[in-house]
Amino acid sequence: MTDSAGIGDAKQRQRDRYRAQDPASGPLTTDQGVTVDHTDDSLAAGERGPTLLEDFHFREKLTRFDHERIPERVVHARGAGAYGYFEPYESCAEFTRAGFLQDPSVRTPVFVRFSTVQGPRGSADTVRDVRGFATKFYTSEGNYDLVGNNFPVFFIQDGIKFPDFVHAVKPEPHNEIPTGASAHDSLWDFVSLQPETLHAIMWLMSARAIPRSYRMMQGFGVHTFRFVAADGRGTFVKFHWKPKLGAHSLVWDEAQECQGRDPDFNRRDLWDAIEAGEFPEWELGVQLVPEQDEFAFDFDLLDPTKVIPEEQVPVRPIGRMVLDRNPENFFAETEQVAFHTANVVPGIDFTNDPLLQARNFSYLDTQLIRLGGPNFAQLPVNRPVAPVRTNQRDGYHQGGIHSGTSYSPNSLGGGCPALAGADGSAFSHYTERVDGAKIRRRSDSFQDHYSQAALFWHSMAPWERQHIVAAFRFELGKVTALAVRQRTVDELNHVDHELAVQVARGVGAQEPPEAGAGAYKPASPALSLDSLPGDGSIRTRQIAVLVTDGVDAAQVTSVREALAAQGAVVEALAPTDGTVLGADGEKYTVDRALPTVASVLYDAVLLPGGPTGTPALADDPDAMRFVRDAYRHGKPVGALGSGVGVLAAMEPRGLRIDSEHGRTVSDHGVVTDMTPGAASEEFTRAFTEALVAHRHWDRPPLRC
Ligand code: HDE
Repeated sequence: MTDSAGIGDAKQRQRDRYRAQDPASGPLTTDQGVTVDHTDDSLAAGERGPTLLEDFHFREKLTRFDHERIPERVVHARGAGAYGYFEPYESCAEFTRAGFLQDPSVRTPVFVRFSTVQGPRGSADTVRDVRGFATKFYTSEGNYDLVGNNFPVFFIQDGIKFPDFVHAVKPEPHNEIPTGASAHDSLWDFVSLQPETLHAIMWLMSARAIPRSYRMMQGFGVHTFRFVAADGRGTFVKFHWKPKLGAHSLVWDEAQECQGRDPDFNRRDLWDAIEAGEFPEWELGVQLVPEQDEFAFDFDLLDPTKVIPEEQVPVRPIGRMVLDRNPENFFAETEQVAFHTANVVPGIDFTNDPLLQARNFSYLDTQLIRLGGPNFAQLPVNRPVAPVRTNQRDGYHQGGIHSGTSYSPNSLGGGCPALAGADGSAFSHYTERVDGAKIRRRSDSFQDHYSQAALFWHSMAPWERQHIVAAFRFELGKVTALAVRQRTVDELNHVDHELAVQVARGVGAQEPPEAGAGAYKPASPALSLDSLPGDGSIRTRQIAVLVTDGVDAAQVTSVREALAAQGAVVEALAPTDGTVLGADGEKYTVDRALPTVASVLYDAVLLPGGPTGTPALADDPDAMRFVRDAYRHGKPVGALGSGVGVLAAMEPRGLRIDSEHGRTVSDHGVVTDMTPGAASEEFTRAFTEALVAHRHWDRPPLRC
């Protein structure tokens, strides 16, 4: 295995070379290296006099500050990134000559940036939106960028519509409202008039659009790409990232509260997990379609609004990616990273998907303005680890000192850099025969906009359907133009009549009298989040234990140790910070004060008992809200000893909870055990099972 000493760390070694001067290595200086002994007062003519122009330190300091900002990305402005590595499971030589997919002993360094799309850099993480999932592979043959999303389909089919779509979804131009949200007139106006958006809109209204964590979300290349083998043979390929921890989502009420409680919720989660050594991991899978099967589907492979159902073409796992290092400087790395769909390596090529073709223009173009010139590939995060020898020269921010000639062919420079030889190492475009008349017209094979939206709907679990209906009601309920609400409902009627009726009822639109023209398709179970439960572990799940004076500390310790041993993160929360006094008279350390956190920041809550202990929490409004919210959001709730009484006081109607000592009762993810003292193995097992399941829907409501 080529490990940290090998190519896997080639990027790290390269980064080390570009690290700025260690601030501890000497005194403060100007940009010119002149040492500075005073940076708090400007040079002035007299103690109360005007500042002098000759104060070059003052002028440099202010000027540099004034120029700190660069334009944010026009879309995907808010993001978080991390470094890591990719390793293939076995050689993929049968399909592609891409060097990084040949040898399981070779680790390729990567940088991944996750993002939301609509909101600006300072917007909240848990908004309803698509998430970007962009990966830069620093391969020995040059950089390969897989610039994907967490949905497998896009809103439009042709890149020429991208500015229209983005203008519609972005905040409205007159008042720049709403931030980080799609619930406004112009987006739904566009959607209702452009049926090709419907399939991606179904994803946007689903739980996929509010992921629990970047570490718990799938990624997709979206387009059909092309693998090219050494003999020139092409194979169509769709890329899939599957998270080891499974795919999990928030619920809408929770996501909205999170926006205030912790706008950095997803970003912090990624950072903290990596710092804790809990390295997020995804499996890379491919769906492969031989060239001769190009027309074997009832949709066009080039249409980016379509999935290839996994039941039709299974996803073949080919490798894994692990993110194991946080960036050292957000601006230098996460903000300046420049992805480009046209960054491909030999063995990976494009198809004629019109969305992909447009992207191949747009990304380079956008970097030129965003990063201020053509030399952005020299920035440390963008630098390939493969050698770079070009005849490109000059331009803003040129960081290299080139010598010799810069044209080809040349004799004065010894003909260097020479062209790659005939050894087949150079990139060569896939030889595809193309002919046709110049036309501006969408292919007939791109015209079915309803079947796969219906496929998605019919593949959802009941709880996912409820979320989708609620999301449509929320979004359309915010639309002021009633005609737009109605037109959207009428479009949904082509996807599914029942869906359209339910949405219409929520937003005061007319219920369509009969089903629309949409074609019903059999379900694809792989589209449901229920198909991605994860590895069955509870690693990194955040569990809140609510404690107060009189708590049964031995009980807390026993359950805490049992859960922590399985990789969960357990925190003791109390009405105030510091310590609480356990029932045994010992002090028990509190991790956080309840008023500083909220249930939405945790995956589960546990109420331990104590002779005079936890029931006191029943008088604490923060604690009660905490438990109520966790319950309402379907999170595992555990209660031990007298803690069961706190839960019972909320009167969960019809829910089975323990009412006698000596046994554990588990119902809808609520696990109770009245037994005092250390938690039993049975309780820990049942609570762990509830955690593995992540969320528990259809709970009976609480009476109070
Ligand atoms: Fe992008 N997209 N996009 N996009 N996109 C950008 O590039 C664009 C599309 C995606 O973390 C921009 O550097 C066009 C699909 C991600 O830095 C820009 C079209 C998919 C990121 C751009 C699309 C994506 C971007 C903005 C339609 C999923 C963030 C800043 C033809 C497969 C990358 C930038 C990062 C960013 C253009 C459609 C994913 C303007 C024209 C489909 C993950 O170049």
